[in-house]
Amino acid sequence: MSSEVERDVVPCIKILTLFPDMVRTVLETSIPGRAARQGQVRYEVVDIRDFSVDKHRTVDDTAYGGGAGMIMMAQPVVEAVESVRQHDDATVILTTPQGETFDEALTLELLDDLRQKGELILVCGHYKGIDERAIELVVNREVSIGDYVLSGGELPALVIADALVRRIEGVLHNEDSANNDSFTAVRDGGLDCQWYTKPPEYRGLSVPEVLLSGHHANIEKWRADQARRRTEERRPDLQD
Ligand code: 6GU
Repeated sequence: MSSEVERDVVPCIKILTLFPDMVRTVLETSIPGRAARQGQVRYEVVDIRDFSVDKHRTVDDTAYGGGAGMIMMAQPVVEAVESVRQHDDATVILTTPQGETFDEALTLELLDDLRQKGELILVCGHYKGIDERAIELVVNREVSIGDYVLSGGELPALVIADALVRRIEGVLHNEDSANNDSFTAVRDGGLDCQWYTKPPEYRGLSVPEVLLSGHHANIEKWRADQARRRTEERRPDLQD
């Protein structure tokens, strides 16, 4: 069935949220927007509220056992996932502070997933939580973007989408500028060096001489040394 294969050539990131306008706006902007316009990725943004079954479009309720805050109901979440999921084995991620921490390794893993399965589903968590049964039924991975609490899972889902899209081949104009970013293999998982552009002097501050020398081997050595030094100073935890 070549038409089915054809349909899956452009990988699709599907984001399920209570704030679809916020998510769409970001996905239309900058590199994620350009990637979609160039046909290198597709986005589907789904309003979880469309799957509510009552006339008030309710999607959350108080917690059993008491406690402050509303909990997202299982039913709208489960049915929203089922409505967009093309393959039963698609990876479905819930953004939640209780998840594993998002990093370069997870970026590459999810990128691989997106390539192989043609889709990646991101469910934006509710600030207080979602009914555990929805997680049990349709979620296979829980991801956090760091140790602080945000008002919702939308920004984390967009962070994950952005990190993935910029790594899809052909999305960045100069492939180099992705491959030598901080945290990548070329940087040995460490930080990037400092960069300068014109003019050669600004408010008494000069661009390091070596960068103006035109000596490419020396420039590359200087950059590698600076990157190593920054990683040592700022992020010793990233060193081998
Ligand atoms: Cl994934 N969700 C929320 N609500 N807060 C966060 C987060 C996720 N990651 C870091 N903080």
